[in-house]
Amino acid sequence: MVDYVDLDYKPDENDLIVMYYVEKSKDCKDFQNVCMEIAKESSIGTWTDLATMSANIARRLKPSIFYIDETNRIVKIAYNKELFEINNISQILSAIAGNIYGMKALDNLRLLDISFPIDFINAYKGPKFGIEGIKKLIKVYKRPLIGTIVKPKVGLNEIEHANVCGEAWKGGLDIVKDDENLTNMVFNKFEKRIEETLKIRNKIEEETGEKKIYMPNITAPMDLMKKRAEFVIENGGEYIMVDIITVGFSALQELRDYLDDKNIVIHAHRAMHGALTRNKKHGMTMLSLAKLMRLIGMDQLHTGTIVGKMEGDKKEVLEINATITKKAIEGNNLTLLTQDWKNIKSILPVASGGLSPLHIPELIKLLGIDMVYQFGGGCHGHPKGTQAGAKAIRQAVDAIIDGSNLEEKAKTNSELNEALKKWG
Ligand code: RUB
Ligand code: CA
Repeated sequence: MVDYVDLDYKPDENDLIVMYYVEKSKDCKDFQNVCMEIAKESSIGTWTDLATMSANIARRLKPSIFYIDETNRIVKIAYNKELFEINNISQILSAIAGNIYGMKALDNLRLLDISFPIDFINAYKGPKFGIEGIKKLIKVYKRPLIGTIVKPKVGLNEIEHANVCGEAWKGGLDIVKDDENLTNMVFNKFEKRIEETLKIRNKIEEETGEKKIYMPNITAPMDLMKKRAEFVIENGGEYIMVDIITVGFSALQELRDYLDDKNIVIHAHRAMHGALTRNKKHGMTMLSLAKLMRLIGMDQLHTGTIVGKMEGDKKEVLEINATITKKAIEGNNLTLLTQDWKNIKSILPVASGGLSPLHIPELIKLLGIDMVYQFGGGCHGHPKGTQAGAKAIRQAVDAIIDGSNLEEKAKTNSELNEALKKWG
């Protein structure tokens, strides 16, 4: 029998290390046993001994359970990197986040964190632009980027959509994005929407002298995504957005490769992540997903707002944002390795979901200015409409960056004043 527990094992930079939260079921006799089942099923083992198993396979490839904390239900496993195909996120997840979730031996299993072998980190492209590249493109350095999501999420036709974008840009926002469920609809065709919206973008850029960004949602089967990305590029777009969970890891890797020689920023919307990340006892953390997105090479990623309408507390959001922006990613409790990601650019974190101008002081205080802040309802829900909503957002940001406050600014800015009245 192969023994997977080795509490003296010292992981090194060639290991892939995973930290799990584990709740054993009544089917499993003790905690160490369920940890063994996880290590086995995620690597070379199965439910019974194998005539086909050799001492050589076991010696070379068996993972080591090197840390067990039964009280807190934490286990750490170091996997030999040969268990994984280096540039294949799907394969890696099929192992460390695959069958194990469904085993009767456990009631709950949560993948808390991963650290990768050093040559894996070096083998991935990472983001093409990163925070620095995005700032250079938009030429905004001293304040956060601000944007809106066209609302209603779906329903407007192409011209209405383009006009709403125009109003938001005129009001002073940098970015307008499609919503996660707006793609190519019977009432709003992808190509016409892109053409109309980018035409208006060009006009507003000329009028305002500011760089304006449109992030069209290209989410679709892979061949369509490529065509849609090409169409955006042909029409002068500089960004695309994609729903990272619903299109899947393989599609993201292919998209990143496909766009490598094209000058296009990738915005990652995480719709459906809650199915994986929300239950604190099961699934996987947003932190682990965010690390995967950084390896694959998303330039911007929704990571949570702390405030607002979506789940995600302060500790978690700050930890994710630090992880996707720092050059060294800190190890966890001394037993996940601190890793040098300096050759991989940072992801620009995006805070979005239930935000209004009133949240801006707190957002900037908590999350800083190396951020994108997005306001859907908090822009188009303004009593005077989209342009006024956009102005109120810009006024609120300017107030905080200038060291003032919203109430003071609202005295001379009617849009912000009305926003304070509606949402205050
Ligand atoms: C925000 C919105 C985004 C959510 C996603 O609209 O549509 O899709 O923020 O959540 P509104 P998250 O501003 O009207 O709430 O960013 O947490 O993934
Ligand atoms: Ca949305």
